[in-house]
Amino acid sequence: MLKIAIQKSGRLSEKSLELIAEAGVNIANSDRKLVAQASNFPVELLYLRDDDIPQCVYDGVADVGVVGENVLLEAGYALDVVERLGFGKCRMSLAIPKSEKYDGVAWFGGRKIATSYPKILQDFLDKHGVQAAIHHISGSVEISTGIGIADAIFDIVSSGSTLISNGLKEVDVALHSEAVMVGKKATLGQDKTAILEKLLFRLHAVQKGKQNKYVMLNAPAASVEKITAVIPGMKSPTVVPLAQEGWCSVHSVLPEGQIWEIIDRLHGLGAQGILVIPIEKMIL
Ligand code: PRT
Ligand code: ZN
Repeated sequence: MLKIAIQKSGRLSEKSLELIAEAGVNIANSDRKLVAQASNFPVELLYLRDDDIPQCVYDGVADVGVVGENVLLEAGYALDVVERLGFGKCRMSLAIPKSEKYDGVAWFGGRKIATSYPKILQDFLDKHGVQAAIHHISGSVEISTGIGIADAIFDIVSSGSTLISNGLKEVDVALHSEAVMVGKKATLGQDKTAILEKLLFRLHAVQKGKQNKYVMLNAPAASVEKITAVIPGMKSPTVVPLAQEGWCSVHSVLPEGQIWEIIDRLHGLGAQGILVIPIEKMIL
């Protein structure tokens, strides 16, 4: 049984559950008590506060956990990043009142910075050789300068609108963060490693599916060679003759990011009836 810790309720919860579901794992009772077992896979979910996840994994209460890199780094436990998950993206930034003139990170020398992430901030300041006073508060960091308890703040930023509405401007980014799956690979043991690998295999198949599209089109037989050169496919494209003489149907798999550019070229080569279809899972 592989125990996976995820955030009970918050910004990472839905996406974490989605991930588990995408791997075909059915969680029987999804009312998010502390623990829930999967009905069709040797997995147990632990619903925790995100701040508790690194320690729980480190102590072996959970085998792996899904958490923001910001929380992982702040907690400071030596854990392996098993998988980068691509959601919960944000940055950890320094911000100062917008009326201040900023001339580089030396601005912070001798100033007071409010944050809930003192460790990450201290590492950043050390890296830049800046000495500043860190004022550790657990929430509402963005109001610190307004109420006069600090000269600057260090906090999570996503759209930046919280900073703007508090009269602040972002002046330096210390970290780009996303949700990661963490664990202690060396001590996981054979059985749990095998379950984790199976889970990751499934996640990769879903991820690959999202990154690609299945494309079908009709092409004049005379252009098939040129068209297949434009759409290489997983091994090579499938080419099937149509009932109508002189025409073929060509099927292939194309990277999502290049679809429009390739469609323009296909058009130019006489392709018609182009269908772009989502792929649910892709195993190479
Ligand atoms: O209850 P629990 O302790 O589990 O949750 P939490 O309240 O500590 O965390 P939660 O759910 O708010 O966030 C979980 C994780 O989501 C964080 O650790 C980050 O890794 C990630 N994440 C992504 C964010 C944001 N985006 C984000 N925008 N976490 C917080 N914010 C905050 C930010 O601090 C700001 O105050 O959202 C506010 C709005 O941001 P703007 O820039 O879009 O205005
Ligand atoms: Zn938290």
